[in-house]
Formats: sequence, structure tokens, C-alpha cells
Amino acid sequence: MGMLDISIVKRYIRMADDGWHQGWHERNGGNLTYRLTPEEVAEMKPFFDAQPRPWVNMGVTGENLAGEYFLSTGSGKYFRNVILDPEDSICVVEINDKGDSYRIVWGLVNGGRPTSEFPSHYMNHCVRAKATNGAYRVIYHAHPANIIAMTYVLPLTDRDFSRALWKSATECPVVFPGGVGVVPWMVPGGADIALATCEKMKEFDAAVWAHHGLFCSGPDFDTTFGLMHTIEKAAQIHVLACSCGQGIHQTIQDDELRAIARDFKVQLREEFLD
Ligand code: 2HA
Ligand code: ZN
Repeated sequence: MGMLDISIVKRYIRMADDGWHQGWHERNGGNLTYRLTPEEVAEMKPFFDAQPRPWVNMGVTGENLAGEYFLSTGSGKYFRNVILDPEDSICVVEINDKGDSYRIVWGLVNGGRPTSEFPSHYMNHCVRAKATNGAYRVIYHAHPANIIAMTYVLPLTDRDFSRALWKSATECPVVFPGGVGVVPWMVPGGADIALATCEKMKEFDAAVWAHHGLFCSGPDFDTTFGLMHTIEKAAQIHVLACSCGQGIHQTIQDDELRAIARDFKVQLREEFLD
């Protein structure tokens, strides 16, 4: 029995590998964090390092998740390698009691730090946990090609992206009835993009990063991976339809979106409809 036999660790590794096989994680692209439950932390504690590594200030503060533990991919690590060598590629970090620093308590055995986007992930965990009464535990960032391609073509507004995606596949308004947020192009890795993404995550489960990728949040791995997958599939359909070069001749009408929402009992963001 060791860390790699623990169910949540196995499922985390599987999700990273699934993302790699989708083609969303070229080189060291993307990052995945999961907020552990107290039961999962208790299960892991026997395998934590005898000596935790030093505290590292995050440059951001989130008090509501002080003292919590996260699984995180490592900065500069490749999703492709997570399944082959998890101890080298991922880690568990503990947040201090002020909510402004982390320390590694397991993993990254050859050195390193959690993802360069950890401040963004941590702040978004704080926002999503607050918005969902603690239900949301996963933040996932990837580089799917079609949603990135759309950011070169469509106006960079929440409304334009949400409408185009809803109309690209009938299941979309059911999967993300709240729509998606859009963050303009920004330098990745810093506090500015973290705060801009948090503003969107107060309202949305997913935020598009212009010319960069997609941020998704959810209560568990299946839902969060499924959201990334559904949005990227819709983006692919949009790009394919536009690529036929004939123009768009028919699409799902706004009243048809309303009909889907009515029958599937979801609340569509009305201000995004005509
Ligand atoms: O981890 O995707 O946004 C590399 C990135 C940064
Ligand atoms: Zn990225």
C-alpha cells in the first residue's frame, strides 16, 4: 500500500492521461489541481514526507481554503509523463493557516514546484468553493486547439462565445447552461490573470483564455473533464462548419435553446439570448 494505491490519486492520474490522449497538453502545457477531502488527507498522511518542504508565498491570499490540501501537477512537468512517473510529475501541497503560502508534503521527488498557474488555481478554488458551498474541488487548465482557434475569429465576449458554443451542439445548453466567460489575452502565470479569471469564475464554470486555452471547474474529475471535452467538441463543430466555406445556413434558434432548457430543467442565462 502506498500513495499510488489511493483511489483519488489513481483517478487524478487517469484524468491527466486522458487529457494527454485528447491532444490538449503539448509539451508541459496545462495543469490540474484537486482539493482533497479531510478523509482523503487522512488516508494519505502516512505516506507524506517526514520533513515537509519550506513554505512558499503565493502572492495571493485566499482565507476560505487556508489549511486545505491539494493535488497538483508540477511546474514544467509533462502530462504525458504523469502516468509513467507520478512521483516525479505531481505533488500534494498544504496551504498555511493564513491562506497565502503552500508547502509540498509529497511528490516531485526530483525537486520542483507545483504548476506555474498555482496562484490562479488556488484563487479560483477559493471562488468556486465559496460559490458552491464547498462542492467544487477541481480546476483544470488545458490547451484544446479548436476553442483557441475560435478566439482568433469571434468577438472576445462571454455572450458571443456562449451563444456560438450553445448553438454548435444540442447538449451544450444542458451541460453549461450558465455559458462560458472569456478572459482577454494576458501574460500567463501571474496574479493579474489569476484575478481576471476569478472575476469570471464567480459566474461561470469555465473561462476561455484568449489565444491560450480553457479553464474549467467542477465538483469531480468526470464533470470537469466532461465540461472541457464538451466545450472543445462544440468548438470543433463550430470550426468545422465555418471551414466548409459555404457559410452557416441553419442553426439552433434562440427559442429552440429555450425549449431545451425547459425540457431539461436547466436555467439558461437569459441575457445571452435574443
Ligand atoms: O503549464 O499551460 O498556462 C503551462 C501552462 C501555463
Ligand atoms: Zn496554459
